[in-house]
Amino acid sequence: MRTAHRTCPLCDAVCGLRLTLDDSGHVTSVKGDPDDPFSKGFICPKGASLGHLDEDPDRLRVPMMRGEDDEWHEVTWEEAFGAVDRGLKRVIDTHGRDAVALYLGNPTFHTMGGILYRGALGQALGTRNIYSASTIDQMPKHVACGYLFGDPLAISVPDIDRTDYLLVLGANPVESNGSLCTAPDFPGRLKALRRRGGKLVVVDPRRTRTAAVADEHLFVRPGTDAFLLFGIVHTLLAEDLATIDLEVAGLEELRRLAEDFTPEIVSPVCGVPAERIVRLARELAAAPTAAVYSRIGACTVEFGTATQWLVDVINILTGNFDRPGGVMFTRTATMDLGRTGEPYTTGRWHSRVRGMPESLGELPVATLADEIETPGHGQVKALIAVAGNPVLSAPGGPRLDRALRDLDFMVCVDPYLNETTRHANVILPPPRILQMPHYDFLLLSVTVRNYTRFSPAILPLEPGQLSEGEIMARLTLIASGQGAGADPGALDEMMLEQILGGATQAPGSPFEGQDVAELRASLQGNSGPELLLDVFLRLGSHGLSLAALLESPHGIDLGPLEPRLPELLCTVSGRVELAPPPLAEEAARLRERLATPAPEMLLIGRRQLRSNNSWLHNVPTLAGGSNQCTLQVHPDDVTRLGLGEQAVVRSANGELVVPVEPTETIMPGVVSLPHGWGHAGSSQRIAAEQPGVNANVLTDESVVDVPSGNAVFNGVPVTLAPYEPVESAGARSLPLASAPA
Ligand SMILES: Nc1nc2c(c(=O)[nH]1)N[C@H]1C(S)=C(S)[C@@H](COP(=O)(O)OP(=O)(O)OC[C@H]3O[C@@H](n4cnc5c(=O)[nH]c(N)nc54)[C@H](O)[C@@H]3O)O[C@H]1N2
Ligand SMILES: Nc1nc2c(c(=O)[nH]1)N[C@H]1C(S)=C(S)[C@@H](COP(=O)(O)OP(=O)(O)OC[C@H]3O[C@@H](n4cnc5c(=O)[nH]c(N)nc54)[C@H](O)[C@@H]3O)O[C@H]1N2
Ligand code: SF4
Ligand SMILES: [Mo]
Repeated sequence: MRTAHRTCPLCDAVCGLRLTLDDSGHVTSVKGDPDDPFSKGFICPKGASLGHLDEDPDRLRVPMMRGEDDEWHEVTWEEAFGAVDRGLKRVIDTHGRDAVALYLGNPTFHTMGGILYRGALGQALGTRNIYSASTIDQMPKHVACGYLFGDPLAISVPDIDRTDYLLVLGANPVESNGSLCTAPDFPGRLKALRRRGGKLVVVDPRRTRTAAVADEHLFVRPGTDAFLLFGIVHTLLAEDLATIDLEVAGLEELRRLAEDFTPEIVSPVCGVPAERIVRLARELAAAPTAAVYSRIGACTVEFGTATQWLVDVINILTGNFDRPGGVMFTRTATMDLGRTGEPYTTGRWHSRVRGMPESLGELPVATLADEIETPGHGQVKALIAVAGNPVLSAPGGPRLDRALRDLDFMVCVDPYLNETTRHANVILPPPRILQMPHYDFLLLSVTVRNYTRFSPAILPLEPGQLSEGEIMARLTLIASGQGAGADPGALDEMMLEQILGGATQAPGSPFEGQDVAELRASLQGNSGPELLLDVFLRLGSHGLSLAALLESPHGIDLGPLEPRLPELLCTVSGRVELAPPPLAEEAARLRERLATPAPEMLLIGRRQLRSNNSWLHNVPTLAGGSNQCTLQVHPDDVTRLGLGEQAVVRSANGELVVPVEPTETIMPGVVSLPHGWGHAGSSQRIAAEQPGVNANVLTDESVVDVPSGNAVFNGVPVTLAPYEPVESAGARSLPLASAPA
């Protein structure tokens, strides 16, 4: 028996875990790590199941190739990379580099191999067709921050441990544990806020578990938060409640834009009473400190960018931006990664078919199927998918499912044969979770306290097995034309030399004027990713190194957040831009929408505590119970529509038969279906037993948040009808709980 410690990689909360393993490396227990200064022993059911997930017998252990007969065969790494080299080369030689698309799924933000090599892989491919889970998630936030502060990565987090007032819109951190706001034991922190006399208000079309622990919950009509927030902005300005303590530009323009959005005008649109909107504004202004926090439900909507913009506008107008108890920026242990210091621009290129603008070097996932299906120069013919399951997670998933079948070549880096990877020619599996070192580059940049923790691999790689970093490096070398046999270590050395070279030249850098070779020799780490981490830590402002992190296996508390906007601000004007032209355009679109009647029934999503997007349904300890793919419907709607145990849901894009779960917790006129389901026929045996349906049959890839191109998952117009089984006369035949072909 031995004990090992590591950060949980399953959601954004970065909880420390304490594992016990027997001599064969089998995990016998997983508990929260009580010595972690940030998570302090907190753990959720997912973290507690890490051992089962890690030892899932359905996990792929060796590379797989799909033969002419569509049967899967285990192959050696050499055979697999040989096939990838030939497959990509054929497409590039015939159709050019833009014919290869890259899709980077959500776990590429969590794994070291994903985050450290995704840029290099994209660059080596030289394609404009780069897609990631960002445009089915938080791209509206990046775009809004890009315009407001010049830096699309300048994402502030609510200072939840010190605030007096927290307004949460479209987030359910009691179940999701937070997102773009890393706070282990989010539920405990919310309870502590109330215990110290603070107030928590939740705006959500569903009375969620977060709403249940709040002082107040307000139903909002899906997709209309921007109207509600504009009503708050209007009130703050009209009642002279704004107390701005930053250098801002565009205040008069903002005042002009907000003029039409009086609480009385926006109230019938968003469903929140006008007097409540006024009171929200007054409470936010009067609280000693306050923070507005919003996530998926206020991001993956038609006016996602406008909503994210107005969230920060309110934080700024109430004097709560970059200030303790308000919203603040994390100072990471590593140097600020990905920050260019150049003012944000978008649309440096556009997608071929729908002309959608690039943002942060990528195109919207909502147009990937168009790019695969539409003939012409630049048509996507091959796909590299890393840690993604877009057939279940992208809007209009079934269309993508069909499109992937038509590709000339597809390679996936993924531990599972699933709804997406089944279309690949080659699947390259990363090692088990316990065989991976772990450092959360991204999530540690949005922590509610400055904090860091590195987890070395707990189990060694088996002979001949490749790390995820090596897989990514070899794909990169293939993409750059160096062939299947090139040494992945060479790429690491190139990246290290580039970074060290830059740092020795950069004025004020801790490495300024030093010798690159000497610095390289001084680096520590067992692999490319660890060496890179050592560099980034040593270039960070906390004066740490990999060695220092290894000496503190439970993590290091680096203190409360401190103001740092001036370091990050990089707009052309040098001020915070309250009303930049692209956002003023959104305000104009919102104004037009005021007159449009609301659809009768709107679909929203739902996250489940014992699940994570599409890929935890195969873990026996997480299956069943509350983890069900049901459509939540208000009892009044159930009665009005005469629904039975099942219902047919239809949208502009598709239809599904789903089990109905009547519940008073949902707003009348709104229905909720969780995403990530739809595992019928999957080779993941436990997932296939309770397959559920793919919510993205109903979502519509043709509707996006315009500035960001982000997908719209919440506020999708649908109709509901009773499901009449085949037996009853004249009824249409739909297979139970599945999508009609
Ligand atoms: N247990 C679990 N945890 C997870 C995940 C998971 O799948 N399961 N996924 C992880 C990922 S990838 C992410 S991005 C985060 C997301 O973290 P959250 O954003 O907290 O996740 P959700 O639970 O989807 O919360 C969105 C909320 O928005 C509400 N909503 C829907 N439409 C609207 C609207 O128009 N307006 C408002 N105001 N609210 C609306 C929904 O009812 C829901 O309660 O969670 C992460 N953590
Ligand atoms: N309708 C609807 N759709 C949604 C959402 C919604 O709220 N509603 N939420 C959206 C959001 S926020 C997100 S983030 C996306 C997620 O979209 P995706 O990232 O496309 O989907 P996931 O289900 O997270 O798939 C993760 C994949 O990574 C694999 N994987 C797991 N661990 C590793 C690893 O260590 N290495 C590698 N290489 N692979 C690994 C899994 O097997 C799985 O195939 O879904 C979006 N889709
Ligand atoms: S909250 Fe997230 S990080 Fe913490 S144990 Fe659960 S899944 Fe892991
Ligand atoms: Mo996400």
